[in-house]
Amino acid sequence: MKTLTLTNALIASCEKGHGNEYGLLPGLWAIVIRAGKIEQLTSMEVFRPIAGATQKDLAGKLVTPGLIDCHTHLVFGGDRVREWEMRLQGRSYAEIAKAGGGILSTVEATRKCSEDQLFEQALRRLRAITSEGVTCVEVKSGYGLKLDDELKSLRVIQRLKALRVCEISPTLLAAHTVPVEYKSDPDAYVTLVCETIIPQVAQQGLAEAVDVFCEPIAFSLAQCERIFNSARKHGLAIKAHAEQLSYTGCAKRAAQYNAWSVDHIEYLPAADIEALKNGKTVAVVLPGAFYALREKQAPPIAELRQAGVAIALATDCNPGTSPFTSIRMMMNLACVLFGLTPAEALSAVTREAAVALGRGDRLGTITLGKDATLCVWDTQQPAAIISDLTHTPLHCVIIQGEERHV
Ligand code: DI6
Ligand code: FE
Repeated sequence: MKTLTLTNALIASCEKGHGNEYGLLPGLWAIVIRAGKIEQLTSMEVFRPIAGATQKDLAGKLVTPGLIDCHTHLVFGGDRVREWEMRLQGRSYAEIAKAGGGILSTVEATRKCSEDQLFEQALRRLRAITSEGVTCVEVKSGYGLKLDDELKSLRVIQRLKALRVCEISPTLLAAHTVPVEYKSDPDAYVTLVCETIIPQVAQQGLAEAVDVFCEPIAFSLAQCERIFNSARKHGLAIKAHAEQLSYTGCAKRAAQYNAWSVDHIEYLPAADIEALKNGKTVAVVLPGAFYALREKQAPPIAELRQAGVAIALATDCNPGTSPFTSIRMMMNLACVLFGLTPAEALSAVTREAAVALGRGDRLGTITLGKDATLCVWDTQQPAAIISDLTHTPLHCVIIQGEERHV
């Protein structure tokens, strides 16, 4: 395996407790990459070229860990443009959902699409996401809501993964909402999810995690717990859309199950933050949905920060509440609307997002022994990645030691 050396790199390692923001290392560095891993970090003052290695001079460019989008719903058919117009006229998301619009209208459109059609559309969205330096993306099913259609969406995700444009973490979100066929008996649908869909998906190796939407317009806490138990039994990680539109207690319960993450959490009360301090569950904030729904209650960032809970952030790319593919826009919104510092926003899409996908040991920071999955930026200021949305100052992306042009 050949060795690649990046020289004259300005490194924002995003390591925690580095004593300065962004984990910026003083001076310029050489990054020696072998077998896709970071083998050496050497100050340019003492660096000597390695015989036989390919050398790439970065001339002082900024290097960060590859960005990670840890919450997306890329696989869907149709659009929700009409619903957006209705919301602008004052109808609420929950009202539209109760009237059969919302998630259910996308389920109808998704069921009608062939696997190839879904793949084409999802790939377009994936390319938009990766164009900003995202090197790992979580992708959920959740618009099929029956065995065959959930499997179809998960196969689309496997096809995206096989392209190796970036790393993909597939999630089963069969518990996104109650499908029309089960409107009169939601518990029977939960039984189908627990006893048929989760076992099949686990057996076919189509997902790493199981997600739920815990909300009066979707599933109750008791129903979500049944799903957590089934996920656990079948060896899949747990995550939850929790406390987005109202308080249900799901974030606390999911943390007790050592969930990878609890996402949205606008309505997470101070008393429940204690449960997140187990250190295993990441709080994922999704400012795109907050912005698009014109929500008023922001997630409790100051309290989470004070409690030392890891905060990640993601696009939540979906047709209804966050029709966006820009991780940089999300970082910007999180700073402006939620009060994250730019350094917190960057670690939220690197170090903490890696933990939220069970990849904290391998991705998310520039650390010896971790994957050499990196972004090289045409700037010396990390905040420039976030502050200016007019163009992406990305020079190139390196995934496990292999350069990808953008
Ligand atoms: N919460 C969300 O923000 C998305 N899913 C969820 O559970 C919305 C999905 C949609 O409206 O299609
Ligand atoms: Fe979501």
